[in-house]
Amino acid sequence: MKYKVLKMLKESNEEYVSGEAISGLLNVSRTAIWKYVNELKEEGYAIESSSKKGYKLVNSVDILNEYEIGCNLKTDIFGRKIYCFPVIDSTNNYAKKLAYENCAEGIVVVAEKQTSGRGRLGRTWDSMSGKGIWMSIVLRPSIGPEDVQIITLAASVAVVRAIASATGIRTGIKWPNDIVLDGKKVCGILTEMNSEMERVNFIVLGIGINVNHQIDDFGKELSNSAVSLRAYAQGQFSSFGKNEEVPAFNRSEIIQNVLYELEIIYNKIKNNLTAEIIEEWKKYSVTLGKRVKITSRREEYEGVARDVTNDGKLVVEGIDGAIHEVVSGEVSVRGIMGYA
Ligand code: BT5
Repeated sequence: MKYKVLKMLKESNEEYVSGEAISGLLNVSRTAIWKYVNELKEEGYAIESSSKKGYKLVNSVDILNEYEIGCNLKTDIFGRKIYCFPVIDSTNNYAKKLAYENCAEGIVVVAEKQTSGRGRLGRTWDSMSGKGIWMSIVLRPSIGPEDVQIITLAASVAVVRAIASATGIRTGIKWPNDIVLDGKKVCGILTEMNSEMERVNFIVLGIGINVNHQIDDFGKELSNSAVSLRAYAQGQFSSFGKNEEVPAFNRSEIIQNVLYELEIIYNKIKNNLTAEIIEEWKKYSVTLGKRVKITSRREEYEGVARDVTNDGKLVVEGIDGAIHEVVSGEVSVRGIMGYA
């Protein structure tokens, strides 16, 4: 109901709407409307009240909630149910909990802030409040555990497309899961699964995108390897000699685009069109043709990244000429994220 009130205020385009009109249309008391308006103010909406004229939403701010994300969603399944939290430990944890409780495919969990955001291999993911997109989605593909890599690659293609359509910024992909801009990481993807030997029960796809951070928002540790879409845009702007501030990007719109592109690409996987996804991945790759260092639990070697197989493995030609197919492990790409 709170978001029905919000919808009415938004539709009035910064004009006052009387409490009477709202209560008549939504069939609730004026006291209830007052309570919902206060809840919306607590969420951060700037709403002016006048005893004579009613309520007016003054400006739209970048707030993540079910309404903002859901209202322009162009998907059939993804994001049809959204859980939004101001603070959570990790959206992947909550999505996993829902998946264990048999939730439907396509359920999305979003948070303004994560207190224990996770990367791969137990690493932490910096998820400060109000600046980024920290989201997870539950998938139930009928694939075997050995094919899960394709989901990560497909998700990176979807994120590149979504960022481009929402902001005009062209990002690149470092194998397998980093989205980069000018050699710095702007997005990380964490694919976690629950499976049996033969089949996957569910996948939780976690996506973290740095959107509106200023460069000082990243601590010392990340300042040379991380960037946000806004900080990048600001840098581009300044390089043309323009000093105005680049306005914040609308995170809900980016999420809507991510879900839209993900659904399209996920349907391709279902229809066995993974070769098309890999072809597109290669177009965005910042890894292929580059000097790389592979570090896995068993070994470390250097070579040149030559190709990606149709099931998502990285083909590396070692210095000694031997051809390796890399399934997992750390790949450092020369010139990217601090690897010189
Ligand atoms: C990743 O791991 O890149 C996967 C990140 C996934 C985060 C999302 S947010 C929503 C969902 N819920 C979660 O709890 N996680 C997912 P990895 O490739 O292991 O990279 C981790 C490394 O990236 C860290 O060790 C840092 O060096 C660096 N890093 C941490 N926070 C960062 C940030 N905000 N931006 C750029 N780099 C970061």
